[in-house]
Amino acid sequence: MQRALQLAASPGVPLGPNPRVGCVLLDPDGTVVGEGFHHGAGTPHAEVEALAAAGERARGATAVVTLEPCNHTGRTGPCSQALIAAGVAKVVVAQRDPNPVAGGGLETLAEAGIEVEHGLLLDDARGLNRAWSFAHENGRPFVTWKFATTLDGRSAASDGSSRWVSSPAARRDTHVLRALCDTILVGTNTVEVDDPQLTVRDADGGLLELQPLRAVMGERDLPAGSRVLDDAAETVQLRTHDPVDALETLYRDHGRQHVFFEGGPKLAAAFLKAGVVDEVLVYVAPLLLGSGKSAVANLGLRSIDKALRLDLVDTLVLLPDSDDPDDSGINLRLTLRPTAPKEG
Ligand code: AOF
Ligand code: ZN
Repeated sequence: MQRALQLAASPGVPLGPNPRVGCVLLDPDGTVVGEGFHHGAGTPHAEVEALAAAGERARGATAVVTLEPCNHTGRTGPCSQALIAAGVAKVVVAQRDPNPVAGGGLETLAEAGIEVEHGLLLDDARGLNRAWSFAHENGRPFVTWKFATTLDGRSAASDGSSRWVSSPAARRDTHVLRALCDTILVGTNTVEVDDPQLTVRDADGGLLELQPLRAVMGERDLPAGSRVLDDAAETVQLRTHDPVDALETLYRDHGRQHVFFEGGPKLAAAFLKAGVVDEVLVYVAPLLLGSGKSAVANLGLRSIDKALRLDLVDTLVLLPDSDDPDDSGINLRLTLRPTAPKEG
C-alpha cells in the first residue's frame, strides 16, 4: 500500500475534480506485475492502467488500491468490472469511496467471489485527497478561511482603508494557496467595498490558466462593472445569507470541494457561528491601529471560557523580497484548525 500511495502522489497530475489514486498488482508470490495511477479527470483510472501493464499476469493477482474501485460508468467504465474481468483474486483497499455516485465497488467484487479488505493506511489515503474526501463525506466543500490582521486584530483602519495590511510577500503567498482551491468565496459587501478581482495571478501578475470559481454570496445585486464580473474567470452569485446553504449549493450544483473563504468580518462571524470553518489561514502583520474594523465581527461570546479555540498546526515567516522596494515588513502566516470538541 505504501507503493500504491507513492504512485497516487506522482508529480504532474493536474488539480481537478478527481482524487489521486494509485494501484499495484501483485502475483501470488508477491511480485509486482503491474502498477498504475490516475492522471486526472477524463483519463483511465489507476486500476485500468495497472491491469493494462499486467496483461495476462493479472489473473489470480492481488490488487492493492488506495481508493475503493469505482462501481459506476462516469468518464470511464467501472473498475470493479474491469478487475472481475481480468480474473483478480483479491482486492485490498485503503479508503472506501465516499463519492455517492461511485461507491459500492467492494460489494460488487465480493459478490463476484473476490476476497476484499479495506482500511489499510486509511489516514494516509484520506490525507492525499483531503478536500475531495471531506466534500463527499460532508456534502459540502472544505472551507479554508483566510484573512490578514494587524497585531491588534484589525482588518482596516477607522477611515475604512485597508490597502495593505499584509506585505507583498504575504499577498504573493496568498495567490499560491488560492490556486490550490477550486472556489474563492466572498460576500456582496466585500465586492461593493473592495471590488476585488478574486483571480489567481503568478509572481509577475499574469493570470494562471486554470482559475478557481468566483462565488459571491448575498441577496443584493452586484454593482455593474464589478471586477468579479469580468471574463478572467467564472463567477456565480449565491442569493443567500446562510453559510450552510451557500456551501451545499457549491457542492451540489457546482461540484466544488475546497472553498478559499475571504469574507469580511460579518460573514466570517456567520461562518464561524455556523461551524463551517475547517481551517484558518491568517497573515499577521506588524502593525498597530488601535481602532478600526475588527477582523471578525461579534461572535456573541461573552466570557473567556466561551472563546472559540483553535489548534495551531503550522507557522511560516514571510520575509520581504529584497528586489522589491515596497516589500518592507516581515509577516507571519499561521495555519489553525478548530479544536475538536472534547469527548463525553
Ligand atoms: C477508481 N480509480 O483511479 C479513480 C476513481 O469521472 P470519472 O469516471 O473519472 O469518475 C470519477 C470518480 O471515480 C471520482 O470522484 C471517484 O469517486 C472515482 N475515482 N476510482 O476506481 C481511480 N480516480
Ligand atoms: Zn474506477
